[in-house]
Amino acid sequence: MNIVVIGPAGSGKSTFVKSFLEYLNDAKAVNLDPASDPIYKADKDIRDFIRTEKIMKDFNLGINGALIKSMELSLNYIDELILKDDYVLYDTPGQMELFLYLSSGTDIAEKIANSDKTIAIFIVDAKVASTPENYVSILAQNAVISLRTEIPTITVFNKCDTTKFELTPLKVKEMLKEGGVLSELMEKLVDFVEETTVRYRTIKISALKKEGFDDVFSAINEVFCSCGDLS
Ligand SMILES: Nc1nc2c(ncn2[C@@H]2O[C@H](COP(=O)(O)OP(=O)(O)OP(=O)(O)O)[C@@H](O)[C@H]2O)c(=O)[nH]1
Ligand SMILES: [Mg+2]
Repeated sequence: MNIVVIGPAGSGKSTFVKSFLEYLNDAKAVNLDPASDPIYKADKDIRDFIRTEKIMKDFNLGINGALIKSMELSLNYIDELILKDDYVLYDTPGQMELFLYLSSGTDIAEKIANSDKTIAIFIVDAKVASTPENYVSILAQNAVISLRTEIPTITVFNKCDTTKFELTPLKVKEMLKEGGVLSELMEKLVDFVEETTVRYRTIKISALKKEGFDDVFSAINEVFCSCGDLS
């Protein structure tokens, strides 16, 4: 099974891969971020082939151009990076738009998804998600990830060791009933999220402290169960 870890810069993707790797015990890890050395023992590493800092020099590019070029070049090596095992964790580039909005990014996602049953874990910083507006837009982003990558996606709120995080779609709906600051757009977004997201029971974790991983693990299994694909 492939577990693709995706999320905004600094949300804790690499820390999650490191900790979840230990939790799963016998899993494998693949670093797909050409811009940073893995903080865990990677069984495959894109940086053996592509290093963004070298691309900057070789092609005389700034950091954004080099990141885009790195993704394009990574596609040439993806077949060598995909592993087949019980659990394979894929760490993705810091800037998730590289993965979501470049054709090289979605091509990489497609190759992974075609190799085995695959799920995406969308890691977000709970602090960033702690207003109703941000919370709903993050859930909507989950739907965008599923659409762009064609991979079922579970949102996981990280860094809950430092943030008290209590929002749920139900609570947001209750707040909408009270009227006030939340707009019509929000109400429509909540409905959109309910119709499009594979599941949204709130999963709160601390990748740093290895808390909440039982919930992540059962959510992964539930998704495949609900897809009729747990064989
Ligand atoms: N308090 C706390 N900090 C965390 C947690 N997870 C990650 N961090 C910290 O957040 C920072 C970013 O973590 P990374 O794992 O590098 O995040 P990332 O999403 O891989 O970052 P990029 O790949 O650079 O985008 C580091 O300083 C981590 O120690 C957590 O659960 N709790
Ligand atoms: Mg990282």
